[in-house]
Parts: sequence; C-alpha cells; structure tokens
Amino acid sequence: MTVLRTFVRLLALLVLCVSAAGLWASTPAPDAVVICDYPQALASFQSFGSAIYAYSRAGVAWNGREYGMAYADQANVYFRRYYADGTPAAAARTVAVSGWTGGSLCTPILWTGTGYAIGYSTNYQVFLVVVDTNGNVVFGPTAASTNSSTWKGSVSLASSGTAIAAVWTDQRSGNYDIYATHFNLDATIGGSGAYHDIAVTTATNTQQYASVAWSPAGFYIVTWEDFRTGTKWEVYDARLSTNGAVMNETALVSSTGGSYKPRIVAVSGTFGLAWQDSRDGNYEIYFARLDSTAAKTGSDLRVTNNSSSSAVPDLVWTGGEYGLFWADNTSGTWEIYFQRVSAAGAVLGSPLQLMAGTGVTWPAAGFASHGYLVAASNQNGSYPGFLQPLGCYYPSTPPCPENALAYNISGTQATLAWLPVVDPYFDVAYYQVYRNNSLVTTTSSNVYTDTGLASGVTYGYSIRAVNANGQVSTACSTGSSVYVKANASLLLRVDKSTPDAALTWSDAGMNTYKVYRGTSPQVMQEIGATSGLLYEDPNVLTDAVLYFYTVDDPGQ
Ligand SMILES: [Ca+2]
Ligand SMILES: [Ca+2]
Repeated sequence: MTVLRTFVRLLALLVLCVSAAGLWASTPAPDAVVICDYPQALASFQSFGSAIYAYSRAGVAWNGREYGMAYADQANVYFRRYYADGTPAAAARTVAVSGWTGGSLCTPILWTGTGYAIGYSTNYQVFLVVVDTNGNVVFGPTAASTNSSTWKGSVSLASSGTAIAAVWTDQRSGNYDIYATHFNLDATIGGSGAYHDIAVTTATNTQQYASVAWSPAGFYIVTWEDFRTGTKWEVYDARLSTNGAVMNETALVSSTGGSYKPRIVAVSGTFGLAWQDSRDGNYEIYFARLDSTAAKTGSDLRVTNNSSSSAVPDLVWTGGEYGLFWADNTSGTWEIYFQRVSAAGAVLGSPLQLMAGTGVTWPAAGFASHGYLVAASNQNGSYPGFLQPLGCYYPSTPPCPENALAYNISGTQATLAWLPVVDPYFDVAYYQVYRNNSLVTTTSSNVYTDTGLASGVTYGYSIRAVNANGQVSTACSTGSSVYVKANASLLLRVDKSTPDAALTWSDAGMNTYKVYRGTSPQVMQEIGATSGLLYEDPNVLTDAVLYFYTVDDPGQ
C-alpha cells in the first residue's frame, strides 16, 4: 500500500503547539523504579576522552531519551551524547576552554527539562554553562565568583527546578572553605545578580568536596568533608536557602575514624548520603538516610567490608532505590563497584564489579528509567576515562514502534514519526530507520526527516527499536512501516474562514482519498473518504484544539 500523506496545522487554533521536540519532551519522568535483583554490565566498558585529569569526576545525566555526559581533559570541557546502551550518539562537543592544564576537577551535569547545565572550574574560577540536547552552548559560561585570584574547584550542582545552586571549594581565606552561587536556568546569577559568593562555611582548616541536593521544602542541603577539629575528618552539612542565607551548620558524621567525600541525593523531601570512612581500619563505604531536616535516621550502614581501600562514592536515587558506586582497589588496581541499597537503607544483593583491570576511580553515574551509565576517570591521568552501561538482563526484545507515518512530504524529503517505544525491562537506546531495507540513521528521537529523495519514487520505510541491551524489535507489523511517494503535487490546504474546516488538495491521480484527523501526528483517526478533492470537517473550529490532518490514498 502506497500512502501519501501531508499535514497542515490550523494556525488560527495554535493553542497547543505540537512540535517534534515537544513529542518526546513531554514523556513522563520515571517513577518508583526498582531494578532487578542481579543487574549487570550491559556492554563492554569503553574509553572516553584522551587526557582525563587524574582523579577528576565526570558528570552523567539522562534527559528522557539519552544520556548527556560532561567531562574535562587538560585543555577543555566537553559534552557528549550517549544512547542508553552506552554507544555515542554523536561526536564530543567542546563547550568550554578551561585554559588550565590541570583540567576541571569535576564537571557535574544536570538536565533542566530543556537543556543540560554543566559546572566546571578553571583553577581560579567556577563556571556554569547551559547546552541544548546536541551540546550547543545556549547560556553562559557564567563565572560563579567575582574572585578570580585564588584556587577554586570541586563543583557540585543541584536544581530546584527553577534555579541552580553551584557549590565549590574556595581558597580565598588562605585555607579551603565552601562557597555557593545561585544561578537562574539561563545561567545568569540569581537575585538579580546578588546571590553569588555565598560563604557556606569558612571554618578553620580545610572544608572541601561539597555535594549539594535540593529539598522540595525550599532549601538546598550542602555536605562536605571537614577538618576543623585538626585531628580527624568529619562530614558536615548546612542548609542553603534560595535567597543565599546559610543555616543549621552541623556535624553530620563524626565517627571514630575519618569520614570523607560525602555525596548526597534528594529523595522526595528526604535524603540519602554516602561517604568514605576509616573507622574500620581501612577505607570503607558507608551510607545513611537523612530525614526532611537532614538529620540522620537509623544507624550508619557499612556497605563494604574488605581490607583494601573503598573510596570516593557516588550515589544515585532511581525513584525506588539507591545506586551506590565507588572505587575499590581490592584487586590491586582501582576498579568501580556498584551496590543496590533499598529505599529503607538496606543492602540489596552483592556488589558488582565494573571496568575490571582498568585502573579507574571517581565514578559518576546517571540513571535513566531501567539502568545506569557510569563513567570513571583514569587513576594515572593523561589517559582516557572509561564508561559502562549497567542494567538488568531479560531475554526479551523491545516492542515494535507503532503508528509510523510520514508528513511534510515534498519531492525531495519526508518527515517520519512514530510512537515512542516503552520497553518494560530496558531503556530504549535508539531507533533504526530503514529506507528500502537499508539503514539510513539511528536516533533516540521518534521523529526523523529523511532528505535526498527523488520525486515520483516510492520509498518503503521501517522503524526498529534497539534497547540498552542491544536487542532489536523484530517481526513488527505494518504499524512500524510506512510507504512514502515523494511527490510535491499533493498539497493539502485548509480554509478556516468558517467554523468548518474545508480541506482541499491537488489531484494526485488517485481513486479515493481518505481523510484523517488527530491531535498529534502520531494519533490520527479516519474521519471520511472521498473521490474528489474537497472534504469539509464541520464545526471543528469551534473548539480550542490544534488539529493535524492528513489525506492518503489507500488504493495505491
Ligand atoms: Ca576553612
Ligand atoms: Ca575497604
């Protein structure tokens, strides 16, 4: 069946702007995700970058259909897109020139709903830059501080949804302290430029490695490692209000040993905290839950129990449980380990070793809907970092893409769209678009414009989904396929001068034209058929809905 389709939008009723970007941006966020009992690496680890500074930490964030990763080498700060299976979706993009051969100690990244906010440092300054889904810089970079004369680094970011807090280590007092700046989502400084260089703590001796999370109660929690006692390291925290006030500075973890490198995550108004602790005679990973006031609930959970160093944790909340990552040199070289921790704060299953034999540390993980992507830097510096996807294994293939259709067809191009696939076991990594059985592209979007077509030629397209485990949807019905006859002559027009929409089109030499109407290109219903070149849709303009129309010929 050859299907010729074209669409128009009733511009007079442009109250709901359905665009290609809006189709996937409206995908609901995952909720209450508990991954399987035995997650595993879904693919071999692979390298990224070429000269990752030793002991720097990358950033990984999921935007609803793919990961965005930020990392720094000894020249630049980069952004790169990765599919859920860990394969790159595009080449790395340089988003900032650090200008410092030491590189940025860490490059946290978060998805704001419309773009990625990336934090980085350049020895004497901290910056925030916002890029779009392709890594094009759209806002910033904006300096976080008016002080550019003393060392700054180790940036952490958290977002309230309408603003972003950046916290960092700062040496302006002569020893290390924690400072913060509030940014708006466009990377301008909050409070009309006033909310910068907020001293979170200026206690004596060193405070460093801050980690920040947002509470929906209306404040940020900042944690850090602290040597104010001069005898042992403790984990401290303080609240940071949205107008720059600092409150409730307290010792959160004070063990018989030292407590280091805290990472805090927000959990529906409460928090999870992971850190590195030497109370057991060597470095072990610990975990604790915090209540809505950031007070610890229950006793500290010892996660690791080995004689080697277990260090530099990263903590992720999936919506249903915690994912805890850390570096461990139990094999004699540094490798990354993963441990599930329940919402109630109990260890689930056994730790999983990742990136065996690589000599990597400082893990940074992002969670999608069913799995993680974890990145780690090389312990030696001037070498690549490594990354690996992590998830569950089930012997299943993803569902087929449905409602495939084409629109905006001209003599040389056509736009294809299909409903996003929801795989119950894996994140969808990407879709394969085939033209006449030849792969023309892979994309994580559910819209693709194919160009270079020849007028008057019929093309057969089929769409396949590939999940994070590399499994491809097979044996799909015709809902995953569409035929396009590149033909500029079928031009659909709408007369909206009356409450009726009068559709007319040019003669494509067909016996029957079926008329479809819907509220999106993906959801259309046949509303009539005619052998002529006119169809009236009565009273459709009386409601405030944006309609899409298509006309096709089922007989070709
Ligand atoms: Ca200090
Ligand atoms: Ca240990």
